[in-house]
Amino acid sequence: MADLGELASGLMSGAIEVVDLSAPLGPDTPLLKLPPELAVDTPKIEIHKISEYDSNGPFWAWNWLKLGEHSGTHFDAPIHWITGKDFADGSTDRLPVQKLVAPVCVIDCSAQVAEDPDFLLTADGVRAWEAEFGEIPKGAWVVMRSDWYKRNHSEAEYLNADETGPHSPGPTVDCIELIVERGAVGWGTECIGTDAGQAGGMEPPFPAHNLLHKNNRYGLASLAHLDKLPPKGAILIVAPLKIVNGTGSPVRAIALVAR
Ligand code: 23J
Ligand code: MN
Repeated sequence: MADLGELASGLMSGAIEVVDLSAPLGPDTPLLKLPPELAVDTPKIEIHKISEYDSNGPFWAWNWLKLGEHSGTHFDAPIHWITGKDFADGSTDRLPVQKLVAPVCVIDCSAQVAEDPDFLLTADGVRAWEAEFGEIPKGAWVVMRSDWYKRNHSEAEYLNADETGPHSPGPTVDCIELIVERGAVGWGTECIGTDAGQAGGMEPPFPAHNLLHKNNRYGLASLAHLDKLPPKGAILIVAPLKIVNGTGSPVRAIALVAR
């Protein structure tokens, strides 16, 4: 039987730090742009005041939101992709929450990404991490540190698009195949989506989405501050809203890190 006393005292003393891995969520949050001939985009985020201690509500302030599921730091559920549409537990309201608190493996690609915004992490890159830190444990999250979150204040910098489309890092097909084989619960990145900017041209298109969700695994996008995590040993906690038949949800992603 697990004893949570050490966890509790570590949290109270600060020996276990709670690190915020989320980006601000508001009207200026960068949002994915898809080719208009292919798709409709997620709408701009709106925050509307209901009252602010005024004649609309004398003692209270509250807002209502217009917010796409896949906005800001967010979770991709298996039914988000056609390959995962038939999983009975694949929507945000039916996820097994036991899976949502798990160790996180952080693969630092920041040096490569600084040289090449289209950098792709390969299966060999994951194996090189494993040679140093051990095999990815079954049930763990695998996240790609790129320091791309530092561009989050500007949609143009974050999407980094030119006439050839968006340019941001991500995984290759064989990278995702390997982490699925290892039994990872999911894959996360600091970019607008779990796939690279140029992933629409890969085979299959958007391999992270295609292969993760085909295998009932999860995605995390627009994570921030992965530079505050050790390569292994931290615990990642993500709690998607229990949206009925939801395909994803903004999350407050947080990590427990031993100091
Ligand atoms: C819809 C279509 C393509 C992509 C995405 C959504 C995402 O990245 C997402 O937020 O899941 S690539
Ligand atoms: Mn998404």
